[in-house]
Amino acid sequence: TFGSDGAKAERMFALMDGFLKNDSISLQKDILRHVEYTVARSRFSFDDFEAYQALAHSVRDRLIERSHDTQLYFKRKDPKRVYFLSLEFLMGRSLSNSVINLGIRDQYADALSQLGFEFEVLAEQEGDAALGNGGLARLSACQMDSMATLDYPAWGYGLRYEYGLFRQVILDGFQHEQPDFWLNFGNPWETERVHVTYPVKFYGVVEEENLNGEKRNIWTPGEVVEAVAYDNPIPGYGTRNTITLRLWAGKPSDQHDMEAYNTGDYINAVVTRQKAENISSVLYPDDRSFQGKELRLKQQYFFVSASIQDIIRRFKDGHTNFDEFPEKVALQLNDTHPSLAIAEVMRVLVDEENLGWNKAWDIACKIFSFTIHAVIAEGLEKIPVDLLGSLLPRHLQIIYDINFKFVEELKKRIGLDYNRLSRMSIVEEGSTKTIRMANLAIVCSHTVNGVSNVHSELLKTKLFKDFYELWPEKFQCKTNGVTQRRWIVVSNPSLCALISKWLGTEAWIRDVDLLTGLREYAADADLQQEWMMVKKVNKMRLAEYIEAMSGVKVSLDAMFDVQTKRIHEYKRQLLNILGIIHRYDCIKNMEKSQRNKVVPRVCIIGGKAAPGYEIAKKIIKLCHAVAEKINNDDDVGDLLKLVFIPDYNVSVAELVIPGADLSQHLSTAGHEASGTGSMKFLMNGCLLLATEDGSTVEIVEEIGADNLFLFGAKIDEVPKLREEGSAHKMPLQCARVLRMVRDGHFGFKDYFESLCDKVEGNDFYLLGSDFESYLEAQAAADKAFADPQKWTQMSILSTAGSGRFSSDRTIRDYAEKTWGVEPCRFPSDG
Ligand code: NBX
Repeated sequence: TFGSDGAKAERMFALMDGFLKNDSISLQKDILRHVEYTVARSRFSFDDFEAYQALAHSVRDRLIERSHDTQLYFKRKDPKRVYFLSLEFLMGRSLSNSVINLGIRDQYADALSQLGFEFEVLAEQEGDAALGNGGLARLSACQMDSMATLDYPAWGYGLRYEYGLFRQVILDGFQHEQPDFWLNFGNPWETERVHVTYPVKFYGVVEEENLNGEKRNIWTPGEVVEAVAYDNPIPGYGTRNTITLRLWAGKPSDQHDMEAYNTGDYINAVVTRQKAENISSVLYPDDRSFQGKELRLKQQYFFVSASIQDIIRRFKDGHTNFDEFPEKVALQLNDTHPSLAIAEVMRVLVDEENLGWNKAWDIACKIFSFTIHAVIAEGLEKIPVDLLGSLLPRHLQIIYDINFKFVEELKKRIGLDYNRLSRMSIVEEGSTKTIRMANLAIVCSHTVNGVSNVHSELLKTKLFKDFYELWPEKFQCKTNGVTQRRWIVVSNPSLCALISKWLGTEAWIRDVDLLTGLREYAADADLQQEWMMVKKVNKMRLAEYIEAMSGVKVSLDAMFDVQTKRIHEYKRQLLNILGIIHRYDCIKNMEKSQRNKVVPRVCIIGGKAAPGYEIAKKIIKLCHAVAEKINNDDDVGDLLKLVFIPDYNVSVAELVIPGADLSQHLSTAGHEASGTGSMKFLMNGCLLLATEDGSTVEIVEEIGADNLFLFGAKIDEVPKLREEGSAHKMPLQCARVLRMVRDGHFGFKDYFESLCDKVEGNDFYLLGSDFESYLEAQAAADKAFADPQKWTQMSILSTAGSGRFSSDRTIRDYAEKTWGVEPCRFPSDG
């Protein structure tokens, strides 16, 4: 089945088989070999971390072999490929996920126990790869897993930041940021490809030259930086296919250095070399709005330019005619961050391949598709023209040309409606002239999508109404999903085993719709019993972690109530905290004899605030101040605890989510594009307390409103409530808890004043108007929890209804309706 020389290939495979066997003895030898020769420790004496490193390297060998096979197979079949461009990927740990997807977890666990090690303990040695902020970045990681599993010929492209998302350290209840130098002890998963490097140009001048009567634009750069590829294998589950996430790092370019040396300025030449590496040094930790920072723009262009060069090189290896390009290449823009790719493709096709503008534009319009994750216009990227013009002079010209042609065309379609023309223009005039990256992406992409039904509707009726009216056929919805491999199989092995037992198959791990089969057993007393046991085990793990992190002992009988996500005003962690104060106040004011009716709660909050986001940081401090008071009040004891989990990241999420009874998703309606945390909790049989926003609207459609706790204003009620503003009376309970905060009940009264002012002032996020409804939903959750059978049934039905929220469904949808790519499966059984 392989290569032009089939016999040779067969011999090679026989040999390879000999190298990498997966029986226990072979695995043990492999691990010891890596201890001795890779980690360079004696095979008779090594610690847990060294054992982890050796283990990781032995897994990596298997991944490398499969990715070679996959790439060779793709090359031979030459299918249309999809390239997923994203500035952020939140991969988390790789070890457990890899051995599970390779189907050799049990073999490794056995081999390690023979060597005197425990798989779980070694897995804990691994640090997270946190090359992203939040939802968008974790979504990219989930989607990579699905693309590999579903055998799509896909590549991920991004940036290899040396510092990932900052580590959150809490001191006296305040957030401090510390650098995440995740590469300190090496990264066993990546492979540096010293032969895969491309020059990336910056600054300089563009000159028009006349070449045999034809005008050509020649860009002479002022700086050249070399991009070096680092490949990270992404194994599919139940398939041999292993695709690649290629991340670029900045390295000094010899080309540039030679000039510097020639001028004799040796010291400056060395300093310049050093500067090149800055490009990929650090991830921007703000997931809110665009700041016109040059380094950020450099990062965007750097990874886009290297990726496009790589994609074109691969295309040319086997093709000579660019007419075929759209039949072989689909480029997915993950938000606007990579949208300079449009100008870059045009530059390469026009200036370097000499295709002529019209042909180049025709090609560009056939290959790009664009996903938007933002909800509000303020979140959209606008690049100051001055900045772009100095860093990328040729690209600015190209964007002006695209805009000129677009506006001319538009005038023909809609006439001289100047307001609309200026709204739709890619160039925004004003005190600082800017480029609207979303408009550029929409104009060039054949498909534009939102990430949930409500979000996609919002794009059509609000954010991009003008564009929707012009090109209704471009707009699609791709409801987000998460991978059940990471979020059930890896993170919740007990639940995984239970589901497989009751369904009588593991097939749901590749075909998640089979989970609906659990519905018929939702009321079965045996399943319920086992289901509760699984939850108990996971709560125990979480309780141990909580005690280790915060010193707080929590009762396993309490409801574990979790809100973990980035801290944002619109996500309303403040509403949660005010609700907790209210609960505390009620308990304190209750007759002692009544207290046995209270459902005990452990409230868990976790998440990072962007370093410059003052209000979010105050919310974290308030959480700690309230926790301090409640947790030290013996009078309340186990009836209420509040813990903040520091440094929430993917691996912490893997521990927290399976142990949650209830999870909260409190965004002000219309503000959360999707929300993917809710899907992970849902899969793990956790009940949701949520507003009707983003993904929860669709979750309700799947599991029914009876199986979760909904509250709050609906999307279309929000504008009116805001208009009513202060005329809307603050409910008494809300006013009372705010008074407690203002009066210094939890200390730091001056510091929290601005938080209280926001709620009692214009209350943009509607905490006041949603407060009563929130308390009612909380009361309903308490009532349900007091009835374990009912609760467990709802929990089973949550997992059973979570199939639609698998990234497998999302990716299949993109592949079929957006990218036009088909599975290309290496011919073997996994
Ligand atoms: O994307 C998030 C949305 O807020 C979620 O509702 C959605 O579920 C998720 C996946 O579609 N957006 C997000 O995470 N944005 C960022 O992380 C971000 C990062 C950098 C930046 C702007 C936004 N400049």
